[in-house]
Amino acid sequence: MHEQQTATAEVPEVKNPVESLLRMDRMPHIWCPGCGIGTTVNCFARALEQSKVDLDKTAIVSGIGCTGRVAGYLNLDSFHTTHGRAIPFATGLKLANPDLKIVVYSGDGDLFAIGGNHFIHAARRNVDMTVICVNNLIYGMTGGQVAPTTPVTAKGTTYPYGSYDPPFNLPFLADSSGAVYVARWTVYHVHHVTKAIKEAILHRGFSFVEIISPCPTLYSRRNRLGDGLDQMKFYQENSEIRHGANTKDVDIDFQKKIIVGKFVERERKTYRQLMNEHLTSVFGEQYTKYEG
Ligand SMILES: Cc1ncc(C[n+]2csc(CCOP(=O)(O)OP(=O)(O)O)c2C)c(N)n1
Ligand code: SF4
Ligand SMILES: [Mg+2]
Repeated sequence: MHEQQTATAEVPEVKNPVESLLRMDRMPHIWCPGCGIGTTVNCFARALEQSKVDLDKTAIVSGIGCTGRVAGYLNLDSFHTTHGRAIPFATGLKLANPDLKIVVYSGDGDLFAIGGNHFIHAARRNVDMTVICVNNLIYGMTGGQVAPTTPVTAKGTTYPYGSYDPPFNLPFLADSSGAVYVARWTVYHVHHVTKAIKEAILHRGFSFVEIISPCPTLYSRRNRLGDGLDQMKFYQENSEIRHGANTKDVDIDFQKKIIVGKFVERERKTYRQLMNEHLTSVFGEQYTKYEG
């Protein structure tokens, strides 16, 4: 008689394909169920692998916030800095060691409220770095205060009857400040996000990728938009891909169409190139070009 077959067959261990890029000893992460930040990390890890950059020469810098926690979960040289100061910190890293690939990874509040001044000047100078902004349209970590990205009429703890502050259009701000690569996607568009991050990392100069992402705990709940999955459905049904769109036209209104795509891709001399060229023109052979 055959022994009765039981369900004891060994299940092969399935490893997360990006596990080597994560600090697994720090798991579980702090993000809420349905939050989009983890999805962006997955895309980022895949983009890093695909870009074939030297991971020993790659540094990640985050500010403070739920998104600011990303740096701490990546198995790379990563820096969790103070609120709003990720870009100046990253600029210092780049100046001290121009060989490094620098990625700033932070939230909309961190990068565009307290850190807004640093963003526009790094873009203006074309400092060679990639800035990834997880834009959940709110200050997540501190309890759902209105951010410079919150759409008019959306509610936050600081505007319980809806915001009337006109928000920044981030791609337009980046474009008009001088960024050489500007793209926007949502966390629904995982392949596009991965591709955009890869392109941004490989494009020399100041590149910017905005990723619209749900904060179900604070933004969606207070605005009665359902859970993280409902927000993903919203992105699926209401995003319009428009590569090359004029960034002036890509404002985000409350629960209206979201224009996504690659908006800007151009060349400009970087901060270091400009410095070397200018000082060579002033001092001639007396000047030794700064190569790090
Ligand atoms: C100097 C300073 N001011 C204020 C704070 C409080 N604070 C921490 S995170 C944050 C907002 C973060 O918002 P965002 O960057 O959008 O990140 P999210 O949590 O939404 O990912 C604020 C105001 C702080 N940590 N330091
Ligand atoms: S509070 Fe919002 S942004 Fe922060 S982890 Fe939770 S869902 Fe994500
Ligand atoms: Mg935010």
